[in-house]
Amino acid sequence: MKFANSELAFEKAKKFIPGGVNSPVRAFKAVGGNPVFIQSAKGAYIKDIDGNSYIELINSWGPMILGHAHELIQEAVVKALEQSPSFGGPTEREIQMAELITEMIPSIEKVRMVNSGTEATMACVRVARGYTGRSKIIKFEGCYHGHGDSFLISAGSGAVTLGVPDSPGVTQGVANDTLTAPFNDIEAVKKLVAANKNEIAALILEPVVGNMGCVAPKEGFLQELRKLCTEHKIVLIFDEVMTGFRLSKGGAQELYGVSPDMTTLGKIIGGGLPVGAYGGKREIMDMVAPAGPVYQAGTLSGNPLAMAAGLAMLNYLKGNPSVYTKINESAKQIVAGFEENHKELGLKYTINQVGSMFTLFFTDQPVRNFDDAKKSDTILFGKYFQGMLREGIYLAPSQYEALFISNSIGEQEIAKIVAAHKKVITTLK
Ligand code: HOZ
Repeated sequence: MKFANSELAFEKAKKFIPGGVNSPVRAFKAVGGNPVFIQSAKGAYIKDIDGNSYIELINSWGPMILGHAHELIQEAVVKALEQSPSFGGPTEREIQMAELITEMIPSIEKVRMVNSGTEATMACVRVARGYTGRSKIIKFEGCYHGHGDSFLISAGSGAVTLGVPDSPGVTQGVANDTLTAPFNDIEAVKKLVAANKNEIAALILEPVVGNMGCVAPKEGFLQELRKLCTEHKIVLIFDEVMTGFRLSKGGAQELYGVSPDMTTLGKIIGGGLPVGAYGGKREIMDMVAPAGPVYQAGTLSGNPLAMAAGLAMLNYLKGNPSVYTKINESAKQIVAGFEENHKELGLKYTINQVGSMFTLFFTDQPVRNFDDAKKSDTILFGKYFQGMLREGIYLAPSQYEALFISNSIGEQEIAKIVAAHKKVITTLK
């Protein structure tokens, strides 16, 4: 495999873009080597500018749930483009989108469209603070909610990958208002709540974590959080930017039967275009301007192209629940194949899987929180990543990310992924 064009592109990119990339995790810093620059993608495959083709397991970090360049999404975007890509004024598509979201996720009674998951989480916390009149929030170590100041304390994803979970540039004041607990540790959360009585506005979490690698909530954990938040009038926020419309048509909250007060969404609701949303109980959302006093705005919010793509995507998912059966089954088969390989080779690594998200952790210990995830051998992961890349499998370039299965992955791709895994893991032994 040759990477000459990507290498040249990276050298040039570094002259004009910090670190040569527009989002840190793309830089391959944690896995060595240079990033591959993408040319195009179709279905289950992505191609780089050197002409190498890979089976896609990142899928734009989730949204390409139907695979790349799906004709329904393409057609919807082209049609919307003909009517102009942006108005900065309201459209009927936004109403359709809001109606569809509230129908598919019943805990959301009103929803506001924004442009990214980061915007959604920042706005959500501001609204929760406005609603409760309190300042502090609780987040979990290793959860990542975008790059808003409040969330860059013990943050996962690119922040931990690059070794900056507590980013410089975040003021002490903001840090003081962000309390953290280990994921899956209800007693730790109870202690924080007791020590900060009537001061906590919101508790935010990824109900199934994707950003320290894939980590499932322990049985009853989400239910206990719900109970605690209700008792102490804390706004419970589920960050479903990655899990929304992926783990089920109603997201993780439908899968686990727990209703948050507010939810953040992104990715899938734009069908791959830049988009985010936050929503929740009517009385909380009516705090948002112009209905209420909490200010939040955006010229490109509810952008017509993003709405068209998102509507096409959500309508398809709503009408075709078999997508979920298929992507979950594909993930299960891949994980089973990996486990079989490990068994045959006498290896013991941990694999966490929830629906169509999974992570292979290079540790033999169970991974239930951030400290567990950090026990992984990241050097070994880097070698594994490079080996898989050369076998034509495009993985997330970090141990602390989940992989995402699309509906375009079929038996043939599953077999290739499992075979590549065996070949690469054998050389790592
Ligand atoms: N937050 C995304 C999933 N962990 C990663 C995207 C990025 O940082 O570029």
